[in-house]
Amino acid sequence: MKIGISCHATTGGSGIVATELGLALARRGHEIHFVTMEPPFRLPHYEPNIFAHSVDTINYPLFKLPPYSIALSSKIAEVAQEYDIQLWHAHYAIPNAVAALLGRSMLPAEKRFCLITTLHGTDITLVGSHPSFYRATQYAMESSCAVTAVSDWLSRETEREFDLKEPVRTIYNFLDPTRFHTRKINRPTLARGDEKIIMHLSNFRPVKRVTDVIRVFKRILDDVSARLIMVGEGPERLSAAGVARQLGVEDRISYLGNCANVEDLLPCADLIIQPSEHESFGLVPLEAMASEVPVIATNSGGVTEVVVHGKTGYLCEVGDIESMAEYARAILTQPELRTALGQAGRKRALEKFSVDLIVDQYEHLYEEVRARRADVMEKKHSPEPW
Ligand code: GMT
Repeated sequence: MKIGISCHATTGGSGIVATELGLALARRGHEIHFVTMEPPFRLPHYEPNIFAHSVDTINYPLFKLPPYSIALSSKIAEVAQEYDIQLWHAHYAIPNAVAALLGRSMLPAEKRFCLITTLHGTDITLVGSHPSFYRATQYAMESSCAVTAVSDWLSRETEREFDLKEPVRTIYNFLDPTRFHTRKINRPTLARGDEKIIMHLSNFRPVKRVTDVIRVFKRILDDVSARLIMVGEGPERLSAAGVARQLGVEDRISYLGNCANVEDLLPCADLIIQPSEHESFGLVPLEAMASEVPVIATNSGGVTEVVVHGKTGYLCEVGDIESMAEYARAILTQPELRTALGQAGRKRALEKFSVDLIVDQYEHLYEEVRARRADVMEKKHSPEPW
């Protein structure tokens, strides 16, 4: 099958999932065309069956900001027509799904592709529900051949918030279990042998509550010798550093910035703390589980479908620093508890969220949508019912 994929190319989870999906589909023999602002963050330079098309924009003085969404829709139309793409998969509603719809309408009727939209979370909870984007997001979902979301929580929230007639289908995020391993190869470079390693990975946006990580860490240090490794970049990085200074723990923290091979960092951690306001899925908790690392996350959103409280980690209420610190101390001071949680995490990651299992579900959906398109084309419905 020829499949177009548009996604955000930066370090966020939606772009990572879209890239990994494209790579897995290409390995199964599909021809994949990425259309993005720049080559996606985790896309290798060359892979058979993968084509990476970048969107060009111009910075004309009349525009306050370059109109990227228009350029994106134009590029989608160009690529779809040139390569005869019948199926487009947009990850993140704004602008990717909306731009794909605009691109589709630029094509002659017989060349129009079916659009599948995958929702990742903030495209609904923060961006899509904003009055400036609500109608566009709703239109994108209503005009897609199928809409998927990365957790049941997000599927139900979307149906409720946007009053959709068609149900949103859940297809969970996934990872490649051969990529995520348990070897602590980088441990000596991250902390002293007598220090436990606490890790946090994110894009340091306000929703991630990174200053909570610092506050939990401060309490952990009362009982345990430890180092905090912060991975990622983003707007809350300075606030985190400020709180660390106030609490006098800045010397115990390392900021590594963005890192593409997180699979070689995660196994070095004794514990991951992800205290987000909400997570529609929580790719980092899943990647940590696959690396046999216990997770402390919040009892909020779809991450509760990933982390099992008391079995693969602990779920605390948002902002409940004391409980997070208490669970962290238990994990760090009881090696058998840490091992049990870690092993249960990897088992769950492999059984429920492995690449083969989830890519099968996307492939079935593509087949279903393609068959529907063929039927419509044959009967020459006009206008197309999607
Ligand atoms: O978390 C972010 O700010 C990035 C965002 C994205 O779109 O890249 O992440 C969302 O999508 C990920 C992949 O599906 C999910 O694992 C994250 O839970 C979700 N983030 C939130 O819901 C806050």
